[in-house]
Amino acid sequence: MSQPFFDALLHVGRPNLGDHDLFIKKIEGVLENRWLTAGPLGAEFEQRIAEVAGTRFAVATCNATVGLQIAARACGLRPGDEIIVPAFTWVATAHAVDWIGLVPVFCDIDEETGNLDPAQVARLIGPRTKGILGVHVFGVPCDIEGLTRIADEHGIPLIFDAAHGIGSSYRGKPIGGFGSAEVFSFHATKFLNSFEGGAIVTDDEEVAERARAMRNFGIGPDREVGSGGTNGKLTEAAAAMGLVSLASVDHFLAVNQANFDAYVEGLADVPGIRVRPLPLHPEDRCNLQYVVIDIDGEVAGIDRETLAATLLAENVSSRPYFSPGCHQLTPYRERPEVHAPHPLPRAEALAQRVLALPTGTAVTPSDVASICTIIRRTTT
Ligand code: T4K
Repeated sequence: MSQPFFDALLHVGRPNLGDHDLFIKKIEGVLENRWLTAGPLGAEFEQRIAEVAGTRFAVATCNATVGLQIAARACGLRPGDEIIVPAFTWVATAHAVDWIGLVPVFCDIDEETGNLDPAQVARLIGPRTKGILGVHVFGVPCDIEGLTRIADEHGIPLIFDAAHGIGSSYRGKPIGGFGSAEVFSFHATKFLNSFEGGAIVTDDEEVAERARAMRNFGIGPDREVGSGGTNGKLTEAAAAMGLVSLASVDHFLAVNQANFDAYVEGLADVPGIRVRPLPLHPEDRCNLQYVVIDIDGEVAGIDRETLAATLLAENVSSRPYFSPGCHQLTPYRERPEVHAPHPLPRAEALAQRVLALPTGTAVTPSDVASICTIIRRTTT
């Protein structure tokens, strides 16, 4: 058997790491203070996240999944309410709301952006629809204007799963400040990580206050248990990591851009392969934390699974984010109430074509050039 091209496995989702010494210093401070969770670093992290998102409030959470649950409850959604979600997303979007008794109703997408198609959302609104949950998939902003119009028309909250969204912007304004609330993820594999973590960002003071209490068992500033709640607090170690990541965010963005450009250049003339994100609206920005190839198997002469296996043989890991569509996953496919009365052809088609490739600070443009050479060799 021949040697793989890379000596060690190149991962999708290798964490971006900030300054090592700064992190150790902050952890020493945490130990000295004996304040281990929801403490001063958490408060500082929240303030910095609100600045980046351009919002009045940020409520840090232990992860985005719990953050989405708290955001939905803080926006008034109750068990049994239907909430429209895209069929093309990570399963956490649907699980978060399903797990608290909401009914995720799967909606089709715009194949170019990969995000909720407002026209399809409008078709799905019914008497039980009490919210819309958009996802900025791969950091590409949703059609926020279109979704806001529908939510406003029907007087229902619009929440964004912005797990991929920090550092992206829509029409010049940072992702974070749209809808009733947006929720970031700071999972290890995300553009900006705090080991695990998340944040609910909003301009709505009442939503922020409710979310802050719900994150801490429903305990309000007066120590009264004023609402239901959960334990969604962020540890101080996670906040330390988050702050250290924030200090390097410009570097992470620059690396992502360089790697993305190298993929675009390296795969420019490969038939049947497009690099996502596709070109955006000129006033929008994407953090490029995911680079995903969109494979037209017939034109490329190779199917996604064979390409993934070929890459793996060369020590390049890849992930079919997000395949299959959420509505086709075991917990959802047999439940008629979560299925739109319309088919979901575009979500299903896109889910069959996508393959996420390594990027981030553990990957160099030269690695990317080699990955492109392997793909080129395999497809032509
Ligand atoms: N909404 C959306 C749209 C999301 O994409 C996500 C999460 C959420 C909501 C929920 O956010 P959180 O509750 O997680 O804050 C991963 C992540 O676990 C998940 O956070 C993420 N989306 C999803 C897209 O990807 P897996 O199962 O693919 O991850 P995993 O652990 O297999 O890691 C992927 C690769 O990263 C591996 O090749 C190894 C590498 N890796 C991973 C970790 C954890 C490392 O090199 N170091 C590490 O520490 O789901």
